[in-house]
Amino acid sequence: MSDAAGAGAAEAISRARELLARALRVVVFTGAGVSAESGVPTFRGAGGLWKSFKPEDLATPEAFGRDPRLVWEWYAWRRDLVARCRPNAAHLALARWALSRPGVTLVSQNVDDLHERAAREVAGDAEAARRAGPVRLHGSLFHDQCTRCAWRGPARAVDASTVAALPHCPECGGLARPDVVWFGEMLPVRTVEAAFAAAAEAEACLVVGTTGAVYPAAALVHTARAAGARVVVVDPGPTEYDEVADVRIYGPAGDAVPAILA
Ligand code: BV8
Ligand code: ZN
Repeated sequence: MSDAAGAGAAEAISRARELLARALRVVVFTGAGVSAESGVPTFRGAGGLWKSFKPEDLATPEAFGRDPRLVWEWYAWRRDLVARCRPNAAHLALARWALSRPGVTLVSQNVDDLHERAAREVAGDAEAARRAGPVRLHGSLFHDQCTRCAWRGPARAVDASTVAALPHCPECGGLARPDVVWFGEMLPVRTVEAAFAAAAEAEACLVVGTTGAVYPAAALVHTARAAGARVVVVDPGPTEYDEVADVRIYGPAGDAVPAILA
């Protein structure tokens, strides 16, 4: 494993480039860190708190059952914040790369829409944008689901300041909730199958901006590695993957990812 903190950074970047160029099938796995430079707070970083609540306290069915208004206020605040952010150089480089060559599967844990927006910016057409968009393991901030029936659909408007009228299902009138996977909830089965199938076939795995602490998503990298994939990890801080990385690049995604994929 080559450690790149400054000195060996250039060497690690070129090793990562070679490794990814040689791989026929690559799975890219992103977490909150890939959106940090766009201004979206990470979960465990300094800006990850909201009104002194920890995400783990709010992103649960129990918290929603106890106080749906508080949880909706948090999601409305996050939606407003993400809507004001822009995809950064890492999102754009990943979208360009996924469009420029076959065999890339982008899997994200994030619920922001910055990978999709980058794909739309780069692709120019909806079909290509869909191809370059992410497999979403934890759902989307901009999608709602009904707490009573099977309805799912684009997010209903929620005014973050008032949150007076909580959003309701257009089908049955039941209370709507964000279409994200909360702690203690199962991930969407078909999505997990698609992501882990790609990992089981991968010859390389590029991990960007995730502590690798949240399961079952975090197992994706170990699945790829068990299948023989070489692992590249980009993160300025320590991660659970540091011991298994073939190439480890300490640096922000906005710098390292474009350099690796150029
Ligand atoms: C389930 C959607 C069971 C919501 C999210 C004890 C041990 C092991 C597991 C568990 C346990 N207790 C409970 C569990 C299970 C739990 C879990 O894993 N908990 C963890 C905390 C221990 N998992 C679950 O509950 C999952 N469900 O297990 O169900 C089950 C089984 C069968 C049947 C029924 C039920 C569901 C987990 C999904 C939770 N939802 N998000 C929302 O967003 O509102 S997870 C959420 O947190 C994110 O989506 C993301 O996945 C995760 C945060 O992780 P990261 O993305 O890694 O973000 P983090 O802040 O941690 O790290 C940021 C990284 O970026 C850092 O490394 C930092 O250095 C780096 N960075 C910063 N700046 C930059 C950067 N990198 C690059 N460039 C930069 N500029
Ligand atoms: Zn309904």
